[in-house]
Amino acid sequence: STSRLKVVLTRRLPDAVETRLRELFDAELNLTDAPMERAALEAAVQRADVLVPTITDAIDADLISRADDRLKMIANFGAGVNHIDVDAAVARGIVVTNTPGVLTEDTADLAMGLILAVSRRMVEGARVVEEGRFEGWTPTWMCGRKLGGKRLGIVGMGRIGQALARRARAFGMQVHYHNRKPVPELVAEELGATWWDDLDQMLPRMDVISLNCPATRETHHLMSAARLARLKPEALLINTARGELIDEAALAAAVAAGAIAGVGLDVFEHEPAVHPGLVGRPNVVLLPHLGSSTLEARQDMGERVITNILTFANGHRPPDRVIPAML
Ligand code: 8YV
Repeated sequence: STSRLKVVLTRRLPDAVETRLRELFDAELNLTDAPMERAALEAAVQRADVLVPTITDAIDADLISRADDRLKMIANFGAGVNHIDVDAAVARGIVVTNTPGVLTEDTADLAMGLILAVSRRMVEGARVVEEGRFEGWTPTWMCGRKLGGKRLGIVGMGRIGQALARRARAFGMQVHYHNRKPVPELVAEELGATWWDDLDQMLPRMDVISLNCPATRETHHLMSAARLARLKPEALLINTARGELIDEAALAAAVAAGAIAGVGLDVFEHEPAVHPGLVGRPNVVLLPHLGSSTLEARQDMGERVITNILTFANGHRPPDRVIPAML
């Protein structure tokens, strides 16, 4: 029976999700909102059949080597699994799952929101009003840049990249993308999207770059100093994926040098720390990892976690199994 399955949560999850987990399993909730300390995490993998971590837990090879043999599943609450050593888990016969699909549209909304906020100077403008500095409109004041007709280069054309492409198209942008493989022809046609095999070729030709790929060994510092230097000085850079994709110190240097017109970030290399060079800049919009933060998405993410655990517990392959070859 699944009801004896010990499911350990590392973070507090939405109430309805916790209630359901308790109904179904021997669920051990984490009652604080603070991330789990390393020692607590080490103890958790000793007693759990299923661990439910989030991005703030480093499920590395060392932690996995300390797990008791009863640990059979890591059911991540979140789509990205860069904090989990999937190879090490799979080598020990531990199944890893994530929660894709249910946060696609919300994350794409936030990416589009950042594109709008940066290009139209919305946060900078809001500050002017709030700080009582609005002394009247003038024809030449606070002009941003038009989105219609501009080229958006999406790096990583998975679910979220495609959802962003649809939005950008509705705003009149021309969609380009870099991906290991082109998307199926029908999708490319629907999105009117142009594939670039070579990121270095695409970068200097784009007005806006949005990062929508996972963080892996290959994509670490994908936006290096050299790649940032390939952007047009009028270009905007948006990141709602993972902070590790950008060399944040190099980005701060580019902003200071005026080598990039605008930046919108929802994720950071050393989250929750932010490079001080990016703070207090009018053309840099910083958000606190809000990509999936709608009540609906967080609820649905919890439901994916539950479906994955139940399917696995019933002896079937969970729908959102992550295998190393995917990364
Ligand atoms: C979450 C995310 O905030 O799903 C992801 O990969 O980054 C966000 O949805 C977080 O990961 C929850 O664990």
